[in-house]
Order: sequence, then structure tokens, then C-alpha cells
Amino acid sequence: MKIEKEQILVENQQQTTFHNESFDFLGSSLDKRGVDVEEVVQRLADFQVAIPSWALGAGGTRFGRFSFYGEPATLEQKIDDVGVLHALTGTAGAISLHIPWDIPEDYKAIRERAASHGLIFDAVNSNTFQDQKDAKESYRYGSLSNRNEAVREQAIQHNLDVIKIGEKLGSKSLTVWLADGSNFPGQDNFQTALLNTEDSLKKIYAGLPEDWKLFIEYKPYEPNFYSTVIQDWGTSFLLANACGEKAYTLVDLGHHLPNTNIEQIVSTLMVKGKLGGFHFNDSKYGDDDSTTGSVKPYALFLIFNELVYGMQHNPQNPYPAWMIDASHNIKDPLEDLIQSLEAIQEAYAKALLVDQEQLKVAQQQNDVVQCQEILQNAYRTDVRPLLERARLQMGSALHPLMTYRSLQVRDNLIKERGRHTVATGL
Ligand code: AOS
Ligand code: ZN
Ligand code: ZN
Ligand code: ZN
Repeated sequence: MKIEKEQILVENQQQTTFHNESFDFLGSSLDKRGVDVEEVVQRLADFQVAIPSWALGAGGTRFGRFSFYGEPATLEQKIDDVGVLHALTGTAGAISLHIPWDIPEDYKAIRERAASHGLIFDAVNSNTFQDQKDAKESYRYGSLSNRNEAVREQAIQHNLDVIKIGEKLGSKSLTVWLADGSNFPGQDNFQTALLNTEDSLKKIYAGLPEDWKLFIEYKPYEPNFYSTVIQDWGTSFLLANACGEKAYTLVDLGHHLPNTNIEQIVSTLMVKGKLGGFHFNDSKYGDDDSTTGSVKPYALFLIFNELVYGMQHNPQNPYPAWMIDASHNIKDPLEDLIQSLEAIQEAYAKALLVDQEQLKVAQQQNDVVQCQEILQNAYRTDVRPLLERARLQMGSALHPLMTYRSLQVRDNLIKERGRHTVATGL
């Protein structure tokens, strides 16, 4: 399944007049507000978000999984699915693989397939939260933190192997998310577990190529329900500092306890030059992994406001790696990802509209009301015509979801792959 540029063009033609009208209207009012509209559109066109290979099939819960028709069953098919997303949105220019779920057989063929869709390989992810077939040691009681040295060594070696795989694909970063923790008080010695983890991460870091980055993800609970070794940004931050300058903290929006001020975490990490990557999703309760922007779009905007500020003011922080980390239990995964990509771009566009100069003045004058007005003025702007314009410029779909449906992509995938496929790595 591959969407041709020509098909998108035909779809776009029917919608261009309406788009032009709404773009011109918005453009002239933004112009009056002193916004450089062309620049905002260009930034939106440049903004690329990686799609994780594991988000292309239906996810599930511990109670069950309802598979979705025409799910990708192979790495090739996963790449094709991201190709569809990228053709439609122009924003999904990278795929993130999870090892061992996605080990390529023929590297050259895989690289070529990705390139044919205009995709690059983003961070590679290691997996020490499941026992693999024929593995000598078990991760039942932890991996990089395990009190048994042989288990730690196996987990370290796995991460080094993942780096090797990533190198063959052109990836430039390794993301480590550790499930390690304990289920009951007294089960583990917190200090030993933390020190073991630090030691293991340093050994992985030592195997990192010069131009690579190590991203350390944190999460407060799940799958362990009493303690998690890397429970919060502070723990991730101290481990990244212990490893060295190529190690960074990775923020996953669903990995915070309720009401945490995520935007403030973002700003703290950026001012210290340690925000490496980002996993977008949304959440009502915990690591819900729901569609980005579906529950708390204003919070997402406030996070982007800090990201935009940080990208402008913190040269000490590298350009962050953007990724969606979501799971879809009932929606068509591709439609869900299109919605997430749209919400991300929307929040980014709105953050770009915040008048930073005016905000600074209002803050200086302690005009709290005006500060809120400035943020909400940007947030309340309907920026969708800007997104459309960016896509139009890239030859992508004016309305990705509409085009996805009118081109009957899912039906075509079912025809190609069969109705009852099962996604790998779930
Ligand atoms: C787990 O909760 C983390 O969000 C990981 O980033 C990711 O979802 C996992 O590695 C895929 O299973
Ligand atoms: Zn994540
Ligand atoms: Zn997660
Ligand atoms: Zn999540």
C-alpha cells in the first residue's frame, strides 16, 4: 500500500478554494498581530514526529486485546503504514523500532523501503521488560537494576546489541525505558537497585557511538506497583548526569502522577540542557497512552509554550527528538495517529503565536491578568489553516483524515494483508 502524490493532489484540488479563503482571513489577522505567518508555516512544515512501530496495530489491556483489521504483521508493513501517515500529513518522517520485536532480516532492503517513503530511523528502543525465548536469564526481578550480576550483564549486552542494530539503520539514539521496580515494600533495596542501574547505564553509555544520544525515560508506576527504579524526571536527570553529556532525560506525557506540572519539568530540563526526547500521548489517569490532545489540549499547549521558549533560549539543549507513544484499543490505529499528529502540530502552532515580548513586559509589570490573556489569545486562535498550508506546501493532504477515508486506505490494507492479521510485538 502506497499513496501516490497524484492521489493526494486530486483530493486537495476539491478543497483548495475553501482553504485559501480561511488561510487568507487568518493570515491577515495574524499579520496585524505582528506574526510572521510564512515563518510559522515553515516551522510547521519542518516539524517531524517519529512514529513507534508498536503503535501501528491495536494495543490492548491486561484484560484483552481486540485486534484491528489489516494490522501490519511484518516490519516491512509497519514501515509502509508510517509511509501512509507521512504521505498524508508530511509530519511523520521517521519510525522508531523496538528490539527484538523489529529485528530486520535484510538491512539494505529495510533501509531502502523506508527511504522510498521518505522515512528515517529515529531512536531504537531496547526491551528488558519481557523475557525472550531462549534467554538464559529472566527479568522477573529486574534487568539493569537486578541484584544478580549475570542478569544485569545480559540486559547491558542487549542494549549494546540494539545500538549495533540501530547503527546499521542510521539511527542516532537509544531509548531506555526500564520496567524495573518492586511490587511490595521490602522486596528490594532502593539504594542497591539505583546504584546497579547507574552502573549498568554507564556501561551502555560507554558503548554509545560518538554521534549518538542515550535517552533515559522515567515513569512512576506500572508494571510494578510499589516502586519503580527510575520513577521521575529527577532520577532520570541524575542518571543522565552520571552517564555524561550524551545522556538525556526523555519525557513521556503519560508518565506523571495526576496534576504534575509537566511544562515546568520541560523548562527545568531545557535550561539545564538535558531534555533529549519526548513521547506524546494524552492521559486522564495514568499511562493511558490515548490520542494526543484528546483530553487536555490546553496542557499540551502550555507544554509547547515551554518547548518553543526553550528552543529559542536554550542553545545548551539539543533539538529534542519528537515521538508519539500511544496505544489504540478501539480506534483504527492510523486514524488515531493522524489525530495525534494534528493535535501536536496545532499545539506547536499556537505556541508559536504567543507574543513572547508582550508576555515579558506583562510579567515585568506583574500584570497577571494580561499574562493569562496573552497565552489564551494564542490558544484560542484557530490555527488549522496554517497546518493546512504547511501540508499543501509539502504536497501532503489538506485534510489527512478525510483523504485517508476517501482513499479507503484501511480497506485497501485489508485487501492486501487479509482481514485477521495480528500485529507483531504486542
Ligand atoms: C512504557 O510505558 C514506555 O512509555 C515506553 O516508552 C514504551 O511505551 C514501551 O517501550 C513500548 O512498549
Ligand atoms: Zn514512552
Ligand atoms: Zn508509557
Ligand atoms: Zn504511555
